[in-house]
Amino acid sequence: MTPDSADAVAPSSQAIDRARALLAEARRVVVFTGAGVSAASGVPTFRGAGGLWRSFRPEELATPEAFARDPRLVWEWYALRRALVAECRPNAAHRAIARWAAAVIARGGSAVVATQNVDGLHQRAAAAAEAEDRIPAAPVLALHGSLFATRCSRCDWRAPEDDRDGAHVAGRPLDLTARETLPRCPRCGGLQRPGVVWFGEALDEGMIGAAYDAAARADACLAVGTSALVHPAAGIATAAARAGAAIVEVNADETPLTARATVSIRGRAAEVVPLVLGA
Ligand code: BV8
Ligand code: ZN
Repeated sequence: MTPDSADAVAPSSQAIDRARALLAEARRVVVFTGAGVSAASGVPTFRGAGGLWRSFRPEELATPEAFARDPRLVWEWYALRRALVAECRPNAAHRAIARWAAAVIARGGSAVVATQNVDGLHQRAAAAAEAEDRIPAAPVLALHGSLFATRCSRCDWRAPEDDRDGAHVAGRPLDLTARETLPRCPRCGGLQRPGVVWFGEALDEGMIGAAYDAAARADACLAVGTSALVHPAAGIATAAARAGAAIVEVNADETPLTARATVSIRGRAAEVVPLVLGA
């Protein structure tokens, strides 16, 4: 299927029907998502209004330089986000994506969910769908890591399991009173840090490689709630388009991807994605 001009429309029934038809026959799919897919769950987007960033820009806080300069402030910001996201639950878009991707695999196709989000909501939706439907979930590639993971800023130590709230780090209470009270690596004594990929840091090669491989083989790519600005992740949908895949975009606004989309639907992910996936 070669992408032709995008039908950038409000969620008209034709656009939704067209998107649904393109996705219903897909056999090799890559779902690519950003913060917009989690908006309905209460997780603030990066660039949207009411974002969580206070007066900071993500590129200023989510960097190794910011952590080196003021690890306390960076931990305060991540603890705040952990506490907020710990209260959030997957929404109808996460659930529809999990079920649909698993169904593509169940009928002999292939599917991956490549997300830029660090909120873990796709993973939770996949686990719930697998438990309910008893069919294997599609792999979720968390390209930018996990908000709740903790690792060492110096060696390759990683906390054995994710934290579940904003008050603990690597299972111990987080004490932000001073730099000296920040959590330290049990192996090398280096500062512990959130297990996310910051700006200027390389993504996990295996993971970004798997996402691009899936895109290069895809016959359909569903891009949901991403501003398609942050690379190398943003190139996944373009790689799928180059491979001739049908691109279905669901976004509240236009993005750099809209012009390359076969169908681009304006709307909120939690409402539009279930319609498009026939959930
Ligand atoms: C790297 C984890 C090199 C941390 C994140 C110039 C050109 C190209 C690239 C660069 C450049 N200058 C610098 C770079 C590289 C940089 C980059 O791309 N910068 C951008 C800003 C230009 N990339 C990097 O640094 C990457 N690493 O390049 O390393 C390297 C290589 C080898 C060796 C060493 C180094 C690493 C990038 C990862 C950064 N980490 N997150 C954390 O979360 O704290 S990025 C973070 O921001 C997210 O993960 C996500 O990727 C990005 C936000 O994007 P979105 O998810 O799309 O969210 P956003 O708010 O922007 O948009 C929301 C969308 O949803 C909007 O379109 C909106 O309309 C829509 N929406 C809103 N509500 C809804 C909705 N849609 C539907 N329904 C709704 N309800
Ligand atoms: Zn260490």
